[in-house]
Amino acid sequence: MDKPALIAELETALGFSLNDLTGQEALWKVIEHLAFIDACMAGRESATAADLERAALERLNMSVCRNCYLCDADGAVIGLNLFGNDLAQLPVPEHPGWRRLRVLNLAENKLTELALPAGWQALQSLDLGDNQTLRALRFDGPLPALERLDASDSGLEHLVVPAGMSALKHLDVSRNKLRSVVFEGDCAALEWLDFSGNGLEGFRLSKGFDALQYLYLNNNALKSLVFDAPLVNLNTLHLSKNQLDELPGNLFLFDKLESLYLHNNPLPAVPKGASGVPEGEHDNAAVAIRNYLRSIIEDAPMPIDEVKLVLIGNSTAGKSSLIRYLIDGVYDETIPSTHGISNIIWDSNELGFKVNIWDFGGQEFYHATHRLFLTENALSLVVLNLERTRQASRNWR
Ligand SMILES: Nc1nc2c(ncn2[C@@H]2O[C@H](COP(=O)(O)OP(=O)(O)OP(=O)(O)O)[C@@H](O)[C@H]2O)c(=O)[nH]1
Ligand SMILES: [Mg+2]
Repeated sequence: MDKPALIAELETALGFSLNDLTGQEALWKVIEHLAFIDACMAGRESATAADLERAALERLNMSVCRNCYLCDADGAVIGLNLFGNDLAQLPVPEHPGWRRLRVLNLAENKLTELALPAGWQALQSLDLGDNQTLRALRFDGPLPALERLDASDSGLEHLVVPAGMSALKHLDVSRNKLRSVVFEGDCAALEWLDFSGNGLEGFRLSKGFDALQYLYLNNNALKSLVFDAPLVNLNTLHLSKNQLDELPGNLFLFDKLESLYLHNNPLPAVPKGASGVPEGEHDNAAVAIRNYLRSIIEDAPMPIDEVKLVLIGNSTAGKSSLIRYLIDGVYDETIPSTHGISNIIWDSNELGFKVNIWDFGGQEFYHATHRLFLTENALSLVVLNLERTRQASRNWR
């Protein structure tokens, strides 16, 4: 078989020759050499040409098959491994010979930027890992057959995934320099998404990622995290080493979540009794956090039927008289000075809720105790007699 035009042009541009894996004998050599004894080997007698092709493509991706290519029965190049060549760019990217390519390995090179032509409609697997010089990866259009993209350990700062990547199952852009990621459409087949080890400050996933099972966002700078729709198939969510001070509110709807890692985030402590949330470095918080969030949500619609009202102010300012007037609508001159604290429950039909009143004795020696009762979820009323002293208003600030 003649050498395909693409390979001839590549060899010229690269300055070295590529090995042809095509042909039954060569295929078996590769497969056996790599001790490929899985399903395909087990059914060796009945393995079809398509099985062989698939198996060989898988093997072709391995670094030992460096500088090899594979053709299909029609002589079209379907696999190419250019692993570890220090290439700064991919030669002849617009050549029509790429159109049938299914597997391309460009890992461990020195690519600086790569534009993926929209014509690479057959591409299923692309390996760009360990191109630390790679600053830009551009899709000229969707690659509808692409199942696996590995660009880990490279230097990408931005990533735009176009709409129409309907076969994408596995996307690994871990340990890059990502500051932004945009999905222009859904990725209904995506199961594995790894953006760990980047510089992302926010991450938002829109609807249409229902197949996602593994999501790695650890070791970023995330301050915000939003899922527009619950990830109902998510098994693992890794968020450790970020700047999150809250979790997505719909996390409790992630029914299949088994592993959730949160350590090294400025998250407020979850109340102990509610959770038993583990605090160890590698502890899994999935069950505890989901139960805790669920308990908050389930509590939320409860109507508020009691309000706490705290009255403070100097002695004889009129606190107790004010309460009496509020409750009974009368001014009672005979009210004695309060000593300590007087607790009154005002159960008013008019208000429709109870008011739990804490009326403090205003003598100076009680003042230090007041602050203990000034909790966030209470209404505090400072009562002043402005006639008596201007200073009084300053003291109660
Ligand atoms: N003129 C006038 N006197 C008031 C008013 N409110 C209360 N008083 C009088 O001021 C005095 C003190 O009133 P209280 O209501 O006991 O004051 P308090 O702030 O509860 O005082 P302590 O309990 O000692 O902290 C009483 O003699 C009241 O009758 C008011 O609006 N106007
Ligand atoms: Mg009083």
